[in-house]
Amino acid sequence: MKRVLTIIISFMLVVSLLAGCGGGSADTTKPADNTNTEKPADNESSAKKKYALIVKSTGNPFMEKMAEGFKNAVEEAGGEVINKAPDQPTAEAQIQMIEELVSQKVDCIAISANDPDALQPALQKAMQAGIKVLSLDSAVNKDSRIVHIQQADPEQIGRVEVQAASEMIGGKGEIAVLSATSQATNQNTWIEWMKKELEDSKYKDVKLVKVAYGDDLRDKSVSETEGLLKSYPNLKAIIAPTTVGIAAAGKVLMDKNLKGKIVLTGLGLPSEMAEYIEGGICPWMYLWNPIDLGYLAGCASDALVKGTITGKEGEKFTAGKLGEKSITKAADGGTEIMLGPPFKFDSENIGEWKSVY
Ligand code: RAM
Repeated sequence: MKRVLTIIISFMLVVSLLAGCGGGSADTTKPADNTNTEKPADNESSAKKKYALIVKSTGNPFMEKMAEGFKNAVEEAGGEVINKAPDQPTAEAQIQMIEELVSQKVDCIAISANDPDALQPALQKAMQAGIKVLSLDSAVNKDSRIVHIQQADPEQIGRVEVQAASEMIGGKGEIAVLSATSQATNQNTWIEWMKKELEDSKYKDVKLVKVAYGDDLRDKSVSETEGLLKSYPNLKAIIAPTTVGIAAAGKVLMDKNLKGKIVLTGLGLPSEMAEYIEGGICPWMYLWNPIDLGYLAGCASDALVKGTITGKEGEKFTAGKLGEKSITKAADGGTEIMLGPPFKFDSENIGEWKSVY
């Protein structure tokens, strides 16, 4: 009898331990409303808010890191993430995805836009349906969003890249820009600021000969770099304000043994650029933490969905591990939330960062 009782008690103990593991680790942030014990899985998933992230395109490691940060924040908040990435970095592909998400009745759409204006009808439709819409990394116009998540001050990003290129070539010579797509809001804004910086008389001997577009596609960025070298034999520097472009240009310059003849700078992922920084092709470059950028967007999405913020200038909220963040006025008249200043990567610090992102 004693043995039978021991077996029964042990069995009950195992059952209760298993139930605790599943329930506890599945969702510790959910309200303690577990009255429906018959279908716990369905009950939990239907209660979760849906946060969609649309990035510029597939195959871009920067976008993948951004998505990682977004997921971390949404999961910390107890939500569900829906990731969308078009094969090509076009507005048309993103519009189709927005329409699908509206039909799916998601709670929030965060988007890195392939065009500032073309998404407006689709995003307005989403907002009319009660979906919280925000842009991150590459903005949509102020009427197409509630708020924008800005990586760093666009003026500073643009100016600092020209200052870097000019310093690298001793203030004299031809320079070119290798950008992403011709419609990308973020790159186009940075290029505007580059041109403004170049108006200063200290750059009178620096000539911007061309802005080329590699569309954030590796092969196109390689062929555009080769085209620049061919068309401008006196080229002294390439500024690539895109992580895909700068890595492609680094490879071309390295393969063609152009170290010391043409310098490269811009915005790059340390993990992809370490070899070109250590090898002297790219003396230094800039970026911000893409994981933190996605994380900030995830926290802001959650704050919008839960009503902690409405996107108005002056509001504040706690963005998880990033601490308190404020909503400020953006240059386009809308509002934004800023991550922080750009960070400089050079041969001194690249070793520490190349394994981080
Ligand atoms: C590419 C994308 C992205 C940009 C970075 C710097 O990965 O174009 O939008 O912010 O570069």
